[in-house]
Amino acid sequence: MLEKVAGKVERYGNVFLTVDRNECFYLTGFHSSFGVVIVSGDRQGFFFTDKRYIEEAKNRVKRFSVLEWKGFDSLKEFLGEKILVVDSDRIKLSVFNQLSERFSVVQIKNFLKEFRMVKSEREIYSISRAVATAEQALKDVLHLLKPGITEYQFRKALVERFFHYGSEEAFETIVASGKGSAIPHWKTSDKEVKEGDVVIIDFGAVFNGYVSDITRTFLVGNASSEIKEIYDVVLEAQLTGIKSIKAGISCEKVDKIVRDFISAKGYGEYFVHGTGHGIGVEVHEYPVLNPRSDDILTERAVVTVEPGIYIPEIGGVRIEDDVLVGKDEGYSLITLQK
Ligand SMILES: [Mn+2]
Repeated sequence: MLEKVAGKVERYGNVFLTVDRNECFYLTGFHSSFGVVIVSGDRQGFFFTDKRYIEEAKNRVKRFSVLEWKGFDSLKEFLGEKILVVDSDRIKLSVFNQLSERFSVVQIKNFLKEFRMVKSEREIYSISRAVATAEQALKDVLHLLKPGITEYQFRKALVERFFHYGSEEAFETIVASGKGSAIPHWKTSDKEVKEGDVVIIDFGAVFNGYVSDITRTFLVGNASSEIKEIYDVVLEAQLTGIKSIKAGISCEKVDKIVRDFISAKGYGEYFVHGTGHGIGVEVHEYPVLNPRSDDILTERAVVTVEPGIYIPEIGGVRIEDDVLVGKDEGYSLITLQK
């Protein structure tokens, strides 16, 4: 990885510098709340951190020289007249100002994008374990999803199982019941689940710093025929979307296939978000599957396929799998029933 990134650094300057937590973790495999990572065009890597992390970092970080951070003036002494490359989307203005007072700085948007999109064996393994953990946790608690339990209580039970398996929430779990299910980013509340409710559960776990992102929609008791109808449309749209996944297809096209399917069934105006997004170190990363995306699916990207239909005051349905992109097809990593 260091070699690949270094090859790109050479094209724009002398060193790539990032202070973004997720990208520091992506490059070094080490989590910290403070770090500065440098990758030089001549294939050297440096990880600066402070006293809280330095000993552990020295033990755990292999490909990077670990050094104590002593401020921007010492960085200038260390790097001299080097030309810095930074990611304009991932640097604070205050840090950028400190750097540009001392160095020539080249700004490149999404500098690590093409590397982060293509997952290594180890990354695919970690995501698969994050999927397996989340799936098992849901199976453990699904019997609790019945009239009387509140959304929060269900979330708490699920998260306790994440902890049981040595994991944690990859993001705030959404438990959206009844009319709340019609709001795509419903905030889990103390509302009780009622007989006849539709319940959307959007959840993910973490393994080795990598996440899963799964959604299932459940009908508690006898849901209305309209909800059953939209469930079938979303499910078919999702399966059609997964079927279209392969290396080389544009993300805009995958989104269009799913969107056209839902529109043909008369629910187009109720599908109010994109079809999916990449996952990895972060819950939302590249590529992005929506009508405005310029991204092309690459082999070994892992993306969500998550159409939804949300009818105000009635309810919503969303079904989301994490899909590994293969040369000629996509492989869903999710085994939970739909
Ligand atoms: Mn998602």
